[in-house]
Amino acid sequence: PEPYRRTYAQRALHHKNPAAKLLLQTIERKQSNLAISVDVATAKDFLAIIDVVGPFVCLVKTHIDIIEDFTPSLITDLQALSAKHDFVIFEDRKFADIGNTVALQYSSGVHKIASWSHLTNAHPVPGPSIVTGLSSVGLPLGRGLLLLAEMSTKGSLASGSYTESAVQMARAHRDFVVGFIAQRRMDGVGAGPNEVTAEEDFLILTPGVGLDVKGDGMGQQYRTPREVVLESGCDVIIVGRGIYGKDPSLVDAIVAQAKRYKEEGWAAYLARIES
Ligand code: 6AU
Repeated sequence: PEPYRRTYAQRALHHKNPAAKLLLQTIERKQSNLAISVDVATAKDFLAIIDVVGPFVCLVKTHIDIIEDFTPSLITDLQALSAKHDFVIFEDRKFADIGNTVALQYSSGVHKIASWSHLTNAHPVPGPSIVTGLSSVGLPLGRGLLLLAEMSTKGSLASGSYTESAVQMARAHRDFVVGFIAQRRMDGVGAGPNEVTAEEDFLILTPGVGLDVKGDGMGQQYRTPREVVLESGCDVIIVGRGIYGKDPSLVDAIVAQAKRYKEEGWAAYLARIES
């Protein structure tokens, strides 16, 4: 079957990048295409949320620069939780500078992202040199990159020919660029008439997922797991506030939401491969 209807396990066999393979295998093993986005400001809340939702997610997405009391031991703790609960780590850094600068931002500084994050992402706006810069650091470590081909926000400029160029940029670097942050499947987007794209099978990780509200009053737009996975062909639903809400101490409520999104995401996937 075409990639859209293949199982995650079948697709894992065709991916050579270690981070992409690990993500697909983890999704299959845990029967979860749910990623949690943990956008909280203290190490305590960060670790507490990850520990309770860990069993239900394939991936934990971080914004490590939000943490006020960051120390390198937080990374050790995150890695211990990743081993305990079997999830992939994605630092949502959204690199956007020249190759030399992003290589330094990725490898160095306080956070040393490349040393612990299986996946990271970048805006294609600087052109292909952003991919070569990040790849010089990440590829030898077995890391993978997602390009932001589209955004979930109202009025996003990442559309049309910009999105097409992002896909073309990815096609030229398949060893390191494993997929996109996007709102729909990208197979064949921007391809020339003589390009064979049937087997490209990019991973699509999709934020802007919520079951109870349509937006957040600050430009974010939410769609349901069914719209995202079944109707738009995306592979991973990224959910933040829809799961942890406003109070990280409400553990039971957080667990209930994580289970709910996991079930919705998986049901949408099963409906897709059976369609
Ligand atoms: O579910 P939320 O709205 O609480 O959180 C969504 C998360 C945030 C955003 O920084 C991120 O997803 N995000 C991204 C990513 C993942 O790159 C792109 C985008 O277009 N929209 C978006 O919300 O951590």
